[in-house]
Amino acid sequence: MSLDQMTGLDDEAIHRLAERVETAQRYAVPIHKLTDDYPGLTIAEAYRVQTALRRSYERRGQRVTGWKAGLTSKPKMAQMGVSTPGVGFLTDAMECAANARIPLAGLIHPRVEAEIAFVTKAELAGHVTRDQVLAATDYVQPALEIIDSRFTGFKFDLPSVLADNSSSARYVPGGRMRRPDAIDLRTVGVVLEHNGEIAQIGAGAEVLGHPAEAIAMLVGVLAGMGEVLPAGSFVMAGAITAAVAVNPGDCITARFYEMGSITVSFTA
Ligand code: 0L1
Ligand code: MG
Repeated sequence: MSLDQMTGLDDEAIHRLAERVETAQRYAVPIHKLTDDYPGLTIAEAYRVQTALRRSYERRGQRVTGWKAGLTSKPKMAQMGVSTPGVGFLTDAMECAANARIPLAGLIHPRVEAEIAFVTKAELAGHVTRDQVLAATDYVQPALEIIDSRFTGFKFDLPSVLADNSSSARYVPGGRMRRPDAIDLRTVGVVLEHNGEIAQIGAGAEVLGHPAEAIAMLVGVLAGMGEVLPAGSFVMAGAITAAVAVNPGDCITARFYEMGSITVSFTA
């Protein structure tokens, strides 16, 4: 056992791991999961790696636009063999427009998820309830997330995936903006089509019973990192269904009940 594993990881070790993840993300080269070398990596240490990664992207000029909750639905947890949700940060460089043709060259093994996103109008901090999240929400809207694990074979455990910014890669806001009190997010249905065929079907209640619960969970995780969710944040609640793998030439459309739809296609 190394000194790190006996005493916890010092800042230098955290930065080394963040560099390892960042290199894999920037050059789309898969790496083995971090716990292969650091079997004692804790959730708290994984979030310190994620924070070091965020600071590095900020130093490179990227702006944090919001956050994402991940692994918040049973279909996603079952698909990945993980039973605890997590969070990741989003930057302006990850944002793509609806109807865009998204190049896959910078990604390793991308998958697409249909999600409900919240745009906040007030700061959220500490322990908050679903109702407090809804009161602090300016509007909700559909989103697609394109995730890309940096780990070989899309195989990881919870600390590794959290350090990899919860597989964040690209995101696509779209559809119709709705006031949070104008729609029951539990019964919003989504049909995810892959090249014109129905690939996944689900409803908002798959996300921790109500998508706003995922935002409350996320705010609690941020509090543990000493952070708050600022007003004006774009926050995705997590995939409603399992994720769908995509290749160049593919087209994805997600149709949301009473919230419109989003289409993107993928190029090499
Ligand atoms: O957004 C997500 O639900 C993904 C979280 C990380 C797990 C994965 O890569 O599937
Ligand atoms: Mg997601």
